[in-house]
Amino acid sequence: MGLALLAIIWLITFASTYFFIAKTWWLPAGMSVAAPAIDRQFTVTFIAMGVVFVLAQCTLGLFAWKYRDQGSATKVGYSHGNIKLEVIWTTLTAILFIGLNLMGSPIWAAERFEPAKPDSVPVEITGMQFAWYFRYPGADGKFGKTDPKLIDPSSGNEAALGIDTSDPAAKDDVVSGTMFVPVNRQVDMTLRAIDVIHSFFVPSMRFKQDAVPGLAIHMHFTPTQVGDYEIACAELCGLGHYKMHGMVKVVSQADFDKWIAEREAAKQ
Ligand SMILES: [Cu+2]
Repeated sequence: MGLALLAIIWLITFASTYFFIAKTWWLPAGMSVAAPAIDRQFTVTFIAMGVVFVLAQCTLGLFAWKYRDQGSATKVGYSHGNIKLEVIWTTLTAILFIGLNLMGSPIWAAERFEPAKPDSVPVEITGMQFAWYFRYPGADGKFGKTDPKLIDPSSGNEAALGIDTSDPAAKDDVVSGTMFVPVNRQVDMTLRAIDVIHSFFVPSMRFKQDAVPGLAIHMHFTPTQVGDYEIACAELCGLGHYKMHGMVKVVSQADFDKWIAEREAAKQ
């Protein structure tokens, strides 16, 4: 029985470790300025945690076998613990945990606490059950007023966000169900939610942030490669959560300007 337990524990340990090393289920290639640093941090964390995991599980398997039931002849020994050992492994865990946090926090904070560059592209991102909407402020650079009383999700786009069309700043606002951004320019996001908490997750950009009703959360990322990238909602937000996805289309500056101009023209 002890030997069977050892075999099962080791098998589970090595099989699950294999999938991490082989990267069987992994993120798509990183396509933002922050991606290489985030991937490096991921790797460091996985290696450190992987070593601890494999050592701990192998020891567990070994002990399950070593201290197996060897018949009634052996006397059972009781232990009241070992304070010295407990202090050592708690300290080591704390150093590892706090150390990884300190290493990762500047990368995390750079997209959140540092203000966006002056030449960034402003996009307001709104999550609602079960769609994402993207608003661009137009030539005036200002987002028009919104009013909760005007929100009509069934009408989509402008009406779904409750944009107050009597506000002059709202006249040139463009709303889209697909996110268009120019390549190599910082995207200055304002994240909002209409109903419940959603989470704006773009795996290729290594970007994930909750959108919370009542809050306007400011963040930024910089895409580095033209292409189409998937957006998912990473917060269980209701029955339609599974279909709450969208696309980020990273295009050249010229294509972006053309797209915005077409959308503006369609509004007239
Ligand atoms: Cu959602």
